[in-house]
Amino acid sequence: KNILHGAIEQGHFRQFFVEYQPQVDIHSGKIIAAEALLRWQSPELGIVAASELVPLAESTGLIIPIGEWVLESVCQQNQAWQNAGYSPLCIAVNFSARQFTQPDLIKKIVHFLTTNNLEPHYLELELTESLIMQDINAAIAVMNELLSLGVKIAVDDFGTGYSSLMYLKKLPINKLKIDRYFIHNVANDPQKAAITTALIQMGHNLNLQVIAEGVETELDLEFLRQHNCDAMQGFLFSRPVTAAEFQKFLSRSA
Ligand code: G
Ligand code: G
Ligand code: MN
Ligand code: NA
Repeated sequence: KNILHGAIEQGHFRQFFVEYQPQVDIHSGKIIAAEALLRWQSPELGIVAASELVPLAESTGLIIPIGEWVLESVCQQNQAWQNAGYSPLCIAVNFSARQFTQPDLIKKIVHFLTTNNLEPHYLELELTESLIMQDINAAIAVMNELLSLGVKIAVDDFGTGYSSLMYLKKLPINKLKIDRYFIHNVANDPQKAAITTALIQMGHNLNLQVIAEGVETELDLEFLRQHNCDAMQGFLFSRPVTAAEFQKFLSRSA
């Protein structure tokens, strides 16, 4: 915990970096977006997985400065790619509860967008169901503000939380990310297939974009394609990679 404090005080975030994982249109096979994933290269601990780092940062409150650093880095990187002439794409940033409930969140997001001259629809926030359900009315109010700015919102890990379908239709969101639990082996598991098919259909009925997470096999991809899922993300296409590696995926627009 003290190591994490130290990493921020001395290092000015130099021990942190962001990896990017492509999101691919399931029919065209083109990269349409990316998810940003935080990484910590600690001199003492080595590379610390986000699954360990984020809970630690949450409990110490350090998720606020670290999360701001992620947002700023992603906005800067996205604008740098646009300036270099690559086809513009939306980049999604994960948010945890403590970040999402900070009072000046909207102000900070507007600040990072304007200082980097980035149009709002190139930024997406990934919120989990459980984050939203902690205080659904407060969450909806913030989500509405974000959508009115033009920022996109995705529900992450969908299907594993506790949100009832009654609430889903009330949520101001653009996208459902079906949790990778349902996607793993979906082509050969009748129960997962039934649930996944229903989630895709339901998302489309609510005018949401539907993306499958954790796609690892051609068989599962083919199932998703046949059932008209919109996009896919997973090791089959690419693991999360550094910005330099991700840039190799990008194509020049002109
Ligand atoms: O990338 P990895 O599989 O290690 O991610 C583990 C968890 O950490 C995921 O649930 C992911 O959403 C979360 N995570 C990754 N990067 C960030 C971040 O920048 N902020 C927050 N709040 N969570 C993140
Ligand atoms: O909770 P969240 O969806 O934000 O977690 C994102 C993390 O999921 C990524 O950091 C990455 O490590 C992991 N991930 C991405 N694609 C795959 C995949 O195809 N299989 C598995 N097992 N994990 C994946
Ligand atoms: Mn995510
Ligand atoms: Na997820």
